[in-house]
Amino acid sequence: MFNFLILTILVTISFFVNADEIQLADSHGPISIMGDHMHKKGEFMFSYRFGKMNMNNVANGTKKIDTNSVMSSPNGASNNLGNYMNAPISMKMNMHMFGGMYAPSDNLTFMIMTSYQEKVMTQQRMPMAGGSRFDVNSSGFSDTRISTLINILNNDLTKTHIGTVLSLPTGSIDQRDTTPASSYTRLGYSMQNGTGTYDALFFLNNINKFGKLKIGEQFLYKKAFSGNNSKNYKYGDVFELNLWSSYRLIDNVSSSIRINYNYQKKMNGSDNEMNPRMSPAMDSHNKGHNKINLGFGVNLVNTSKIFKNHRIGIEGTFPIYQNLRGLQMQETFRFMIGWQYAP
Ligand SMILES: [Cu+2]
Repeated sequence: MFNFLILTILVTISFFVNADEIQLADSHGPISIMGDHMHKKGEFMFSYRFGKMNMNNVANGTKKIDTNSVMSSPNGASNNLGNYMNAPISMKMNMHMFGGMYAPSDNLTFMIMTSYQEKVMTQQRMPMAGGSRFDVNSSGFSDTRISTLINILNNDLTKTHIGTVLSLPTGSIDQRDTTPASSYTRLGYSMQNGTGTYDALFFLNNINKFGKLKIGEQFLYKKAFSGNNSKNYKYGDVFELNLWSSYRLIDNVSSSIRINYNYQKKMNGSDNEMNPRMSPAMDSHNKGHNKINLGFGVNLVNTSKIFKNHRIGIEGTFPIYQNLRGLQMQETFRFMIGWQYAP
């Protein structure tokens, strides 16, 4: 009992002594959101995130369709006459994301981020070709993002900043693998590692604090500004809205719920080496979407001496609405776990 009392007093004292240094779990947003926080002058941060994304079932718009209907759908190349030779069945992606942040002043934070992706797509051949399934794989580094975060407002109740991001086309758009068509086929758009274009992103991030409860919003706009890439296409503009709320259960632990809206315009141009008759995945008409996702997350920060200020964030994201342009695979879930460390 006495020991417990001493311990309580010591912990309480150490809490007050370090009061201005203690990192709180909810001072970072849900782990899937990038650029959610800024740093104080002189601080730097390292992060590693592991993400998973699975896709299953092809839909036309909002309606799921079976494999035979996929193959009897008109492809983008042939004025509604020709069909697809293969139908996507599933796709899985693993992502390793590496990030660094540095704040030269309280009002300015720089961020750099890139990722290494591993993807596999399973497709089924048309009945005339035997109806068997085959996999294609791709891997490599994706595009690299360099961000500048500028503080707009920072007080006890409100934190607002804007971000400008330059995305460099460091990811390959010439990933190839063996398919029934050839042993060296350029893979479909979503199997490529990058966009091939220089992209600009702008975002506004706002957080309001109500004690242990926080409400955050991030509006993001992305545009490929360099014109078509070397393979003669560019992705459509993206508009994304994240709305989240977190609750700090104790100093070290917070939980979050997030609504994500993601809109992507249609693709401009097409890769001439991708034959749209082969698969919906190689047809540039099948790009663009309206999606709403729901995310549930937990943030943990370690405040004890050993591994002090190391953070772990976990989030699972589930689609609640998907309206896809043309024939595309539906997302089934996303998962992200991340480690962040700011000494
Ligand atoms: Cu950071």
